Amino acid sequence: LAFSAALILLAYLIGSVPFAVVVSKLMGLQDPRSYGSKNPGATNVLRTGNKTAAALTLLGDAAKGWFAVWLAQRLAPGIAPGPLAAVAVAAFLGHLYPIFLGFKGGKGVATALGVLVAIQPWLAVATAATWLIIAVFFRYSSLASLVAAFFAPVYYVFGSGLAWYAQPAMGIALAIIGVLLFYRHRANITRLVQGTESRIGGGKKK
Ligand code: NKO
Repeated sequence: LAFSAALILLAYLIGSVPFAVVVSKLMGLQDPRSYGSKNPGATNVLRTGNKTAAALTLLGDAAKGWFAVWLAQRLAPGIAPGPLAAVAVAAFLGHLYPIFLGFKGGKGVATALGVLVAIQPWLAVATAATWLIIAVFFRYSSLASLVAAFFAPVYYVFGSGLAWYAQPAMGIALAIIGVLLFYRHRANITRLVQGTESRIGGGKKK
């Protein structure tokens, strides 16, 4: 039990590393918490126009989610579903409430994707494809994230041949992550409803 708690804490610390802020600093860009949506995430870093910085942010934030879950499985082979699900949620919470940024973090989309990669690669592919389709059609990153977050637990349940309840921990973890992701996007939801959300590809809403 103490070991599981240590792995959960480790996952939280790994999830806390804010790649949007780190990458921006390393590349001499403004702190993403000072412009646009003020969100330390890949979408907001893209608002600088620097696609490389945005891609590195996405990669780093996803990699840490993957790494936290992978490391727990590596350090505790045969880890039970419950503790592993807790590790997944902890990495996600690290990104949302990072100890390194005074607990003011991001929205968790990229980190959730990394967690999905570690859990079930096909689930990550299906969820990322969902994000991409919505993003291409509507050009709202936030809307794409919300739709993807809704469908990830659905895919998980159906992808397990509806037998997910035999091992419900990870399904519940994905639902918790999805709900938190919506909660963190509440300002985006307001802007989407009002028609004032900014679109991907810069520029103003037409
Ligand atoms: O600045 O408030 P903003 O407009 O930036 O940003 C809103 C945006 C914040 O998220 C990001 C990360 C962008 C990542 C893009 C690729 C994501 C692909 C897959 C999504 C998987 C989702 C989650 C599953 C949850 C269970 O939203």
